[in-house]
Amino acid sequence: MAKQPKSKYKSGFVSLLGRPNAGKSTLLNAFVGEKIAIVSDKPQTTRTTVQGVISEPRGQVVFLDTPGIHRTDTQLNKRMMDAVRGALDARDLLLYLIDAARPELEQQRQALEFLQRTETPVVLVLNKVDRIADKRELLPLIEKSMELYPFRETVPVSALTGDNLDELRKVVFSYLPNGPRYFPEDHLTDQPERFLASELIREKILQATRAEVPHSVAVAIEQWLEEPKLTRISANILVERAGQKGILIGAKGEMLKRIGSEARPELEKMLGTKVYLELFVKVSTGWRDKTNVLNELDWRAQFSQASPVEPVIGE
Ligand SMILES: Nc1nc2c(ncn2[C@@H]2O[C@H](COP(=O)(O)OP(=O)(O)OP(=O)(O)O)[C@@H](O)[C@H]2O)c(=O)[nH]1
Ligand SMILES: [Mg+2]
Repeated sequence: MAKQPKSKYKSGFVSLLGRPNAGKSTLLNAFVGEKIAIVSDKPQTTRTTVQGVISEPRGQVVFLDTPGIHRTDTQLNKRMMDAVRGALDARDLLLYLIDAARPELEQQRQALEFLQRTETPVVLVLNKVDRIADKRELLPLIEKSMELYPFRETVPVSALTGDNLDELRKVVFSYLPNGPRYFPEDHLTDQPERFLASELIREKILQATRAEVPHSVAVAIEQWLEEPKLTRISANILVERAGQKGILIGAKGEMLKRIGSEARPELEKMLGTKVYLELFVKVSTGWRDKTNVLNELDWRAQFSQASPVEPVIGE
């Protein structure tokens, strides 16, 4: 293949934003072609920003998936929204996703207030069009969305089926400046393997539980031993109450077994080794408001020892 002249090479930073459940993480995975962000039908699945990089002959895009924009109550939620705010700065383009099958325009109005300060161009992505039988329904939705925010343009897609994603990539590249290749071509994400492993376990929990349980769960890797033929992983599942512990263990330990047997093949695929997985459930009352627990769960805080630890704010 002929090499692109260097001056035509485009690169830049693009954040994926939107309400919980809009399909941001599904879109990130579809772009990258690998599962790097967990997905579930429960809102607030993503709790931190996830970088996903695509490298093509025409250029490189560094995408950033973000937590869904929602009202905050706990310290965990506040950190999630800080992550969203951080994903607005120094971007070349923002993609704002709306679930076209459940647009909930009133909530969008509140979420879009987040974008009022930004000068960065925002493109509206109407996702889940596979769930819209009559595509003519999209036109009034586009009009109403434009009344809420001056989006530069609109691209209807299905992150799930891949419908119109080539067009969306084209649109993304059209907003990028000429620039360098920031990462090697095989670089897909910034997440350490251990964090991704804990996320994959959390995904299985989210998919298997309901109501308040998904929001009350965190996963912390306790042990990671790489042996010649297998990797031994043990993880603690944190919950907030004894009742939730009971739900996660299940009758005769069935639920925990199910979570483990669903997570293991994905861990094996990611690591390319056999995995021996042990899961424990621990009650950690109020962990979503405990700075030390949140720091332990935050891989970026773990990596940058130099970063200042937030003061514990009493009630
Ligand atoms: N039918 C359909 N479902 C989709 C599509 N994209 C995402 N979904 C589903 O929507 C649900 C939410 O997807 P996520 O990718 O986790 O959504 P998110 O915006 O990252 O959600 P948060 O992380 O909670 O903010 C999952 O059940 C996905 O399978 C799509 O294009 N079509
Ligand atoms: Mg997500």
